[in-house]
Amino acid sequence: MALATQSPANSASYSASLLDAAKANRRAYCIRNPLGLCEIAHAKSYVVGDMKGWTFFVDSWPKGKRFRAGDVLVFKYLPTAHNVVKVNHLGYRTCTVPRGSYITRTGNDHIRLVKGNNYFICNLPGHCVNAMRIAVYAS
Ligand SMILES: [Cu+2]
Repeated sequence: MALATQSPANSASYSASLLDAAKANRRAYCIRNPLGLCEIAHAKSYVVGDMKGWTFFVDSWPKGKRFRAGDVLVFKYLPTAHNVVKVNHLGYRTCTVPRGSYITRTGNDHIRLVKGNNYFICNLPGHCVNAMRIAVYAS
């Protein structure tokens, strides 16, 4: 990204840079620095399970990948067949859904990783126990 070399006052080139970022499958977004000023950061987005998508035995997919806080996981699946539930460690380990968990089921769900451990399961009967769950650490 050449953002740093461009004048922030030049809004045309600024917008172009954001577009370039989008084309490169990266999202540009604003992070408040300690002074409260906006800094543009770049996040990668990952399709969970790659070509197979969000499905059974996807649990090893995060292995060997390095995720950063702000990166986006894209869960692709048939919305009639699965869902995505963001759970805590206990929910991940025991395939249960803690009260108040975030559930999404569009079939094309974009979820931004938070710093630390991020756990996701499918909570349709028998799915999580058949390894339809992932644990992702974001630095
Ligand atoms: Cu499922």
